[in-house]
Amino acid sequence: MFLSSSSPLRTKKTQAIGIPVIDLSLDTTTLSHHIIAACQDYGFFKLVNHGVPIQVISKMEEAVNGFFSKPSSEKVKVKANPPSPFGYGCRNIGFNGDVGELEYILLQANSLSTCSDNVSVVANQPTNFRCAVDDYIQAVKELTSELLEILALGLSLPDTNVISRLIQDVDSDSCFRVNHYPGVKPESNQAKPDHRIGFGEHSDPQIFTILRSNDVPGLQISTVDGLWIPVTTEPTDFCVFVGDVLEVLTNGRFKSVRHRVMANKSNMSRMSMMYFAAPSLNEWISPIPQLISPGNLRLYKSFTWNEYKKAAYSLRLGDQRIDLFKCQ
Ligand code: GA4
Repeated sequence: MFLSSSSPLRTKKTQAIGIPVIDLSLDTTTLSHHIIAACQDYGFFKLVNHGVPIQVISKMEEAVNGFFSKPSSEKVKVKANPPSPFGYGCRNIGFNGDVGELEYILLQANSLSTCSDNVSVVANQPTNFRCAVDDYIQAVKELTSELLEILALGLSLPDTNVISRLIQDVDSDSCFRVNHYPGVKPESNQAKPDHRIGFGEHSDPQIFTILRSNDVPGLQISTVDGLWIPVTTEPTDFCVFVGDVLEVLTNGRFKSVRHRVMANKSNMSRMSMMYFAAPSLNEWISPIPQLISPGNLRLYKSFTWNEYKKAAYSLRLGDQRIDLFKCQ
C-alpha cells in the first residue's frame, strides 16, 4: 500500500505555520519575493486572483463530472495500459503496484487530440469535452509560464525565459490529470479509520504542478521537517507545487514538496485537476549556472527529462527518485 502513516497530524502547530497565499494581482517585485520565499520554505503556495476565468474552470469541471458519472463499463474502454500510463485508471498508480482509492484520467497536455494515447479518451467524449480541456490547459499553461518568468526575475537570472521556455516548447511533455475520489458511505467499510481513500505520499517529478480542486478536503503537504499540513482551498483558487526538476534547476534552493491525499472523511466526492508542467523528453536538465557558487556547490548531475521519467516509472510512487541524480 502507498500511504505513509508515520507522520502524525499536529493540527495546532499546523495552524501556526500558515501556508503561503500569493495574490497574483500584486506588483511584480513584491510577487517575485513572495513566490521565492514560498518555494524555498514550503515548495508550495496557494494562488489567488490568478486571472483564469471562472467559466474556463467550471466548463472543465462539468466535462470531467460527465466523464466520471459514466458507468464503469464505458470508462474502462479508454483504460490506460502499460507501457503508456495515459487514459482512464482505477486504483492502480504507475506500473509498480502502487494503489490509490481513486479513479482518474491522465492525458498528454501538449497534443490533446492528436496524441495517440489521448485519442481514445477524447474521441469517446462529447465535443465540448475536448474544447473544455483545451481551453483549461491553455489557460493554466500561460499562468505557469507567467509564474516561472516572475520567479526567474526574482532569482536575478539574466534570461527570464530560461525556465518558462521549457514548458512552451512545442514538444513539451506536460500532462494533465483529473482525480476523482469517491465519497464515503457512512455505514460502509470505507468509513473505518484504517480504510484510506486517497493518493500516497510523493513529490511530482516535473517543474511545477498547478492544482485546482472542488471544496472537498483531503490534500496534505509535508514541511521540510516532516510535519503534515492539511490544505483547504476555494474551488476558484489554485495550488502550486514545486516539482523535482525545479529543485534540480535551482540547485536545491527550492525543494520539491511531498504531498498526499487522505479523502476518507467526507461523504462528498473530491475532484482535483492537475497540470504538470514538464520539459520535452530530450531536454537536458542541470542546475542553472548562476545558482552555483563556491558557497552553493553543484548538487545534481545533468540528465534528460526522458531519463528522469524512466527512473520515476521504474520506482515506486513514494521513492526519493531525485537522490539517483545527486552529485557524489
Ligand atoms: C506523480 C505525479 C503525476 O500524477 C504523474 C504520476 C505518475 C503516474 O501516475 O503515472 C507516476 C507518479 C506521478 C510518480 C512516480 C511514477 C510515475 C506514478 C509512479 C509510480 C502522472 C507523474 O508524472 O508522476
